[in-house]
Amino acid sequence: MAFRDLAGNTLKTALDLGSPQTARDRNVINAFVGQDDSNDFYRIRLRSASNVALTLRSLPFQNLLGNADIQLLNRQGRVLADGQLNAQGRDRIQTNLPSGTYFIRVFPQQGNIRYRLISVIARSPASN
Ligand SMILES: [Ca+2]
Ligand SMILES: [Ca+2]
Repeated sequence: MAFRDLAGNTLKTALDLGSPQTARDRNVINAFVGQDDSNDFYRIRLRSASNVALTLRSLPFQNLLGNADIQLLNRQGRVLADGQLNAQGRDRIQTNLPSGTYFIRVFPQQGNIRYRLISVIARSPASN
C-alpha cells in the first residue's frame, strides 16, 4: 500500500481531528481509500453550534480515476447526511449542527482512490 492508513476503518479507530480552534477552522486532508482500505473515519468535536462544510475530491490513483463517497454521522454512527455531487464534480455536505461529537466517513464506491477532504467548520453566530 502506497499510503499509510491514518484514518481507521471503524468509529472506534477514527482519526481524531479534535475541536475547531478558531471561529472558522479549515482543514485539508490528503489520503486514500480502495480495495484494501474500505473506510476512513474522522472524528470531529464541536464545542458550540457550527456550520460544517465538507468537500471531497476524488483524485487519480495509478492513472485510474475511481470514485469515493462521503457521509456525516452522529456519535452513535447514524448517517445524518450523504455527499451530494456539485457542479465541480465534488461530493459536498453542508449542514448546521449542534455541539457534540460527529464522524466523517470516506469510502470507496469504485476502484482505488486518492482523495482530498476539505472541512470548513464555522461557529454559528448565535452561539457566540
Ligand atoms: Ca485511508
Ligand atoms: Ca482506513
